[in-house]
Amino acid sequence: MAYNVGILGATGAVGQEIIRLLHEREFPIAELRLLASARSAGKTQSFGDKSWTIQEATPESFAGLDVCIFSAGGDQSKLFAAEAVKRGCIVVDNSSAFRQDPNVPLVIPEINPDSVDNHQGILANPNCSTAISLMGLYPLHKAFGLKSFIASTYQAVSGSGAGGLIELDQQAHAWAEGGEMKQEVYPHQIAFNLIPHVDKFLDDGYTKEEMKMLNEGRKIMGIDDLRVTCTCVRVPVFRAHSISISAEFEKPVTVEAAREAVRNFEGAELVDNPANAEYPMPLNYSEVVPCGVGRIRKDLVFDNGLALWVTGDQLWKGAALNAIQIAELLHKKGKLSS
Ligand code: 2RA
Repeated sequence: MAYNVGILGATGAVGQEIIRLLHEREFPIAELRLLASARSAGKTQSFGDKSWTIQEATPESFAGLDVCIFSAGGDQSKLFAAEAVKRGCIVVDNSSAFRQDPNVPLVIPEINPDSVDNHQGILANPNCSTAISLMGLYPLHKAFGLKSFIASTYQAVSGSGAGGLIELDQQAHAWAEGGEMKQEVYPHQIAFNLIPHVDKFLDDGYTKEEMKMLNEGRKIMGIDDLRVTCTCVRVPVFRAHSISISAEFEKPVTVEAAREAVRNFEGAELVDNPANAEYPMPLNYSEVVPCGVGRIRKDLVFDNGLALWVTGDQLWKGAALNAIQIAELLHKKGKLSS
């Protein structure tokens, strides 16, 4: 069986990775329809020896599609998701528009695959820094029962889309060559700097990105009383996010049992050999499917606590890959109709 697949936001950094991964993972495609704003309509997009003309997204664009991956931001998702569902198209949405809607499953296939069983046409893909963190935390939750965690993120510029990648590249060149640094995406220079500010600030001093770690973590892992404090930081790294985590558990922990839990968890890879300077790093986890987990040690603040470090490709597990894995899961369960 092959499906009619759409991508809304096909020209963005995530859209490009969706096209690539659909082909590399041999998703069964009958028709691939690339949708974007009027500005990009008519442009040609190619991958390998195939090419497509980008169409302007309108409500009618979704007719005849079995599934469409939305990656054009929350406003476009709100504008088109119901229109797509009305036309029989399942929506896998990358934006935050529906993540907290109780009728919309928020899915990481390795963690809550059964949540897709009761979808009502829309399924949500989690935020990138949350998804990558949970690839390290969830196996530990299964082993010891997660109560709370404190996280600091190190988020690559790919999380800001193509504009973030261009800005870091331009500023690094300007620094090396003595040119003028352009600053359009971030409120401060990102090259050779750290910006403790990802997404908008809320009244309590946290950012929206930081609260996603709590709210999405609770929903995906099904821990209603989970407590989280998070600080999100943009770093001058091109494309993989990393997260430093101190977590507190219900049951006593050991480092060996924690390593074993991570080793046995699909989607994570244990890289934890400090004696040989082996731990996950963004350069080793760009364009890699599993997330790397390492630096596992007893936390010195919490009782039953562990400290750990997780790295994963923001454009893949944090966006395009997880969305495609949701579509693959629907296909495997016979829930994508054609
Ligand atoms: C980031 N939250 O800024 C974004 C990507 N989803 O990294």
